[in-house]
Amino acid sequence: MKSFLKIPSFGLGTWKSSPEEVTGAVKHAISVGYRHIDCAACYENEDAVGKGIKEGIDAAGIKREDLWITSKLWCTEKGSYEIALDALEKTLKDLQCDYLDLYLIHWPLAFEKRPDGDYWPRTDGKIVTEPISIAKQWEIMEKLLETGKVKHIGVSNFTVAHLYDLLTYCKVKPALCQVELHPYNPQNRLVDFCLSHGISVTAYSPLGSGDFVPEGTPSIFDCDVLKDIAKKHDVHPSAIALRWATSRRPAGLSVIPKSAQPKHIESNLKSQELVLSEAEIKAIDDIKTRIRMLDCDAFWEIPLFC
Ligand code: 1BO
Repeated sequence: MKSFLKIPSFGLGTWKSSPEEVTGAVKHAISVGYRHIDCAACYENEDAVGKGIKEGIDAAGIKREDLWITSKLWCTEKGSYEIALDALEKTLKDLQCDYLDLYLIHWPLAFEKRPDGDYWPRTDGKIVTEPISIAKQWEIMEKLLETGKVKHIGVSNFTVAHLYDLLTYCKVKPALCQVELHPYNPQNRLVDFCLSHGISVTAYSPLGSGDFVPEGTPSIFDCDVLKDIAKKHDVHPSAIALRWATSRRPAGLSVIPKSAQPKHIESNLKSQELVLSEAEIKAIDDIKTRIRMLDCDAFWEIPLFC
């Protein structure tokens, strides 16, 4: 049996939560028992998340060490160790923390910082600064680990091919890979690869929310398999999707549904009390619909992931 990161299997996602709503969401989540908060500099809300963390810690009467906090290094902040360290320190300041439990390379893409400071590496669909290799990015992450300001390092949006290559030269193995994962995008090959190499997996968008998806893209909430199982358990299909994600591989898999509404924050967490039968898990595994809800090519405005 591999040993995996001791990351709480259920966390709060903050991607696409506005700064106005996220402070209250994080505070509420911590008050009702969440112990894992997922953040990123590019979500442009880390200072508001930081306020929520502080208020949540105070309200719940817990310590910083009782929480697991993940953040991610953005693509234009990896040109040198100094640039990456500045980005990490900004994240720590915004989150009001002196260390992160986990720091991830946000995408397997990196570009030199733009002279005009713009966050995006491209203009009019063209990359405007030089690319940086994953090897160089990972060397920087390994150096950040040595500062003690991050306890573990990992990756996000990596494919099996990226990981396979990284494992041939890394000095420190990535502790975790965070990817879009839900019943319509179960990432079976990637999950099997990661778990067999002792790399934990976090599922982002576990309810199939996305970006840049064409209008009319089917929602997992309309999936008959999920709806039938949800009816039997008297819950919303979202609860079934969340419990499926943490049940089908009992070790090494965590989920971070985003919500800013107190009642959803609570019902999402409650989903973890459900017990799904093996037949129910298999029925969800067998769903044939396959949709990636974050269209990477549209997101990057260039066909990088083709
Ligand atoms: C663009 C952000 C994807 C999830 O972190």
